Amino acid sequence: MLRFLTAGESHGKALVAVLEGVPAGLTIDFDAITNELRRRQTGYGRGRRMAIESDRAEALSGIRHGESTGAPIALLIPNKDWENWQRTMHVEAEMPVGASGADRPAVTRPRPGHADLAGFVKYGHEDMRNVLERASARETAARVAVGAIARQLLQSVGTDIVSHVISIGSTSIADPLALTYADIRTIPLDAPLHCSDPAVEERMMGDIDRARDAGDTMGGSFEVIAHAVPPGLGSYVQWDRKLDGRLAQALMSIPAIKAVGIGLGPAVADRPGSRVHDEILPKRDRSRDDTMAIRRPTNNAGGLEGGVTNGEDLRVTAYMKPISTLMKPLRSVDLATMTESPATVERSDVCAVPAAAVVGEAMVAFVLADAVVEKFGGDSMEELVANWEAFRSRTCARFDRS
Ligand code: EPS
Repeated sequence: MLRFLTAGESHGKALVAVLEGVPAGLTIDFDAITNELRRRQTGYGRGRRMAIESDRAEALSGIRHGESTGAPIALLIPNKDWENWQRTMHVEAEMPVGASGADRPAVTRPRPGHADLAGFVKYGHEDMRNVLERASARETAARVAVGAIARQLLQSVGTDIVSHVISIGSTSIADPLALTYADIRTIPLDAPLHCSDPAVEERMMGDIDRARDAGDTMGGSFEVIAHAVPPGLGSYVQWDRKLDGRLAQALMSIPAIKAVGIGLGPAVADRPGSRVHDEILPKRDRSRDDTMAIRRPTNNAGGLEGGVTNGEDLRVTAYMKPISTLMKPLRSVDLATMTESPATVERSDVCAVPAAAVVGEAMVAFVLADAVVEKFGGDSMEELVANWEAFRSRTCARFDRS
């Protein structure tokens, strides 16, 4: 089993992740981790914090001479902004001598849509900074570092993961399922919103600009595609083993994600079965890479049937609400005085959908890597890969009837 925990406040000293269950002998590519962290920081609509940070993960344990040892991997991502927040965020009971940054007043006016009010009630905090510091999407940097390692594990069974932005507000590309994994791979790395259609992307950027000018924020949706996923991951035999449920939980746990769809997603409810289910046909021109001699003319199921991967690309869409910090704040209550008052305004982003897509890739990578470790087991990568190859050739042989 693969599992991870994160710790850290948005303006604390650092973020921390502990990842356990990575088999021994996985070569860890640190540049690839840095690259994923950099991708999370980009995207049109991000705020000024991203200009301060240039995220890097330092490994503290579980890796020796560039390879995983099988022990828990601890990762540390320092917050550069800590320098500006020491007087507000110090751990010690008394203000440490030499602490830098401003000593900010308590946050008492909850933002509609943020965890502020819920956290105030739940934990009994007077200063909602205790809530927002941990509820902040800054935490997702730690997830992306974990996801980058999960992605490296998946590479050893040939799986790759990409994403693209489908919509910002009501501006959307036409038919996401018509795009293939290969189409998404051709999106330039520096595309401002990582959208497949530059004309639609242009309109999306205009929408973000207008929201910024109005002191407002924008949400949207993105799709994550996992290509060359081993068939047979997950299971239909028990509710908590179904991979669609595990993916939905992982994606819904990303801040601001309010819905998740697999394949065709909510549109399955609008169509008759004949226009939803993907027919099963024999594949005559089977290549050496094909595990199964089966062709599916459509992939409305998004690569999952019965909560099990079926050999098609895994396609998952997540829907993100607009960021809840508005520069033109909504009405709220100052809980220190119980008087109506505009919600707190903190530095924030106008739109973070492209960043959320990178986090979505990381969460999908983690869930798939966990399912791969579960199916192919092994305490070492050598064992895991040998088990995958044996399963693959056995499965291949079962389709040879001619
Ligand atoms: C974020 C860091 C935060 C915000 C944003 C995402 O940094 P700061 O609060 O210092 O500007 O930019 O977080 C939110 C919008 C939020 O509501 O928490 C990041 O690293 O992704």
